[in-house]
Formats: sequence, structure tokens, C-alpha cells
Amino acid sequence: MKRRTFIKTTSLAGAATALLSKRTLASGFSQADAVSGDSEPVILSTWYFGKAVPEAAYKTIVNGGTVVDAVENAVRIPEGDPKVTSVGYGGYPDRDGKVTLDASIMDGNGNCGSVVFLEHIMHPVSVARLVMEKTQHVMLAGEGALQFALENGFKKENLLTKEAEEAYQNWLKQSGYKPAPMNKDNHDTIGLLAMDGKGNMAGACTTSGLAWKVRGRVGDSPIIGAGLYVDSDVGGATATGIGEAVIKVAGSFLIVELMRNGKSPQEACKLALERILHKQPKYGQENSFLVGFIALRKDGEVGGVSYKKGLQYTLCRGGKIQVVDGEYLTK
Ligand code: SD4
Repeated sequence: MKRRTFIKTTSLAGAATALLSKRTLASGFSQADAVSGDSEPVILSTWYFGKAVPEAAYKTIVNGGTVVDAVENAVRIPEGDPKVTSVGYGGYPDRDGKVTLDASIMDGNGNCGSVVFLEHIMHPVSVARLVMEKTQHVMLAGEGALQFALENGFKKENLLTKEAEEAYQNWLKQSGYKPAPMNKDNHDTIGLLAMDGKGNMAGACTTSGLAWKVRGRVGDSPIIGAGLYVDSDVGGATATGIGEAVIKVAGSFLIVELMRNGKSPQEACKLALERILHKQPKYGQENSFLVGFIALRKDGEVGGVSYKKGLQYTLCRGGKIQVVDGEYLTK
């Protein structure tokens, strides 16, 4: 949580988020970095995992990489960061003390790959990418996903840090192994969407899932259409928060379809949240319930909305990085 409070944030309302600083480059990027051609790259991600994340995506694109390279390079940063307790290495384990990871990747042409319930591999997004590019399949799970990763040169590693182990032992003492409540302190998945200057789009989403989850639990992040969906004819969306709620409405797919039918990214995110609450009003009664969506439309307009106050997202447009407070349905 702390990393989200130490920087000053800017609040942007609704559709106005669209029209940010065309052609402004942040310090750190040279003018020569700007992509020549139609428009500037746009990178949008959930939360703020440091400026290295959008920079990695942006630089990949301006140096001639693809948008798929960009999203993969960017989300590998929190995956490898032991201080991030919600993604990859250092992620909080399940209620049996094991770190299990979910990740997905998708391009704007419908190509996608994902891994679920993957253990011991620091960069599940890269395994998901290999599933997309090297197999006829979309999703690999558990032991099979691990076997596939090892066959493809990934290293088996211990992902449970000392800090995560300590936090787990504390939780275990207090909880007596009862399933943890699904609450808003239990999140911080990275979902990241990118569009290059030519309108090519891709997205990636990677997480260690809810802390202390029941062993075997899989969230929304690796489920195409739930935690992530991209269609370069329209735009993309990705989710953070309680994955079960997102899965129940195929949240990211729903947002893309709403945008296809003319809704703005902001409206589409709001409508998806309202759909969750309409179908599952019990979520509205849970104080700590949090789901957030972000969306990027093909014309560069973005949106970000959560149910409860607290979503932040990072927007990088043409190299200029901003951390934005999302709108929310209710305090
Ligand atoms: C999940 N959506 O596994 C993920 C958790 C999350 O930020 O978003 N954390 O349900």
C-alpha cells in the first residue's frame, strides 16, 4: 500500500482524462524518443509500481519493440521485485504457505496465453507469452505449466521471501487456517495495457492472487475476458481487486464490448461495476469489497473506476507519467 501514498497524485475526472498533454515528454526521455508517425504510445496500468514500469513499456516501443514486448517487459518489473507482496517473487502465499501465481497476456488480434496456479517461476507473464506463441493452447495450469516452463529454460526458484513467510506465520496464528476474508487490503495486481503509435494494442496481467487464499484458488487475472481483454478494433481493459466478482461478469470483456457499443472507457468501467452489484448485491454490503477496472480505448481515451474509493492507476502518454486517482462508485 505504501508505495501508493508517497507520490502526489492528480485527480482527473471522467472522459476528460482523454485529452492529456499531447506531445509532452517527461524529463528522462529525450525528444528523440518520440515515435514518429501517427500518435504517441499510451501505457495504462493499475496502481503505481514505480516509474520504471511505464518507462520499460514506453522505451520498448520507442526502441522498436512490439506492444507485446512492451507489456511483458513492464510487468516483469513488479514480478521480480521482492518488495511487491502481491505479484511474483515476494508475493504473499496461499493459506498453506505456498506462492502460486496467475498471469495472462493478450494482443489486439485475439492472440492470448495464460498460466494459472504456477509455482516456483519468477516471471509467469513470460511463460504465458510462450503459451501464446509456442503452443496451440491458451491456458496451462499448475504442474503442467511448471513442466512447460522448465522445458523452456525457466529456472525453478523459491519465491517465498523471509518477509512473506513471516507475514504468513502471523496470519496463520491469528486465523487458525480459516479462509481469509476477501478484502481490499488484499490486492495490488498489475494489469497493464499498451498501445503504440500505430494503434497496435496488447495487455498483461500478473498476480500472486489474494493473500492466504485456499490452495488451488485461481482469480480473474489469468482468465481472458475476466482480468484482461484486448481488441485493437476497440480497446482493452484489465481488473484489480476481488477476482471472483470480476469473473462473474466477465468484467474486462464486458468493458470492451461496452466501448464497442459507444460507451466511453470511464462509462464502460462504471457499468461493469454496476453489473457486478446488480447481480451480486451482497458485495455492496461488504465494507471492504474492492474491484477496480481500467480501460484504454483505441483513440487513446482512458478510464479507471473502482467500487470503493482507493483505485489509482498510472498513465503514460508519450513518455509523460501521471498517477491518477480513479473515480469510485461509493466511499
Ligand atoms: C485476484 N484480482 O487474484 C486478483 C487480486 C488482485 O490486486 O487484484 N490483486 O483476484
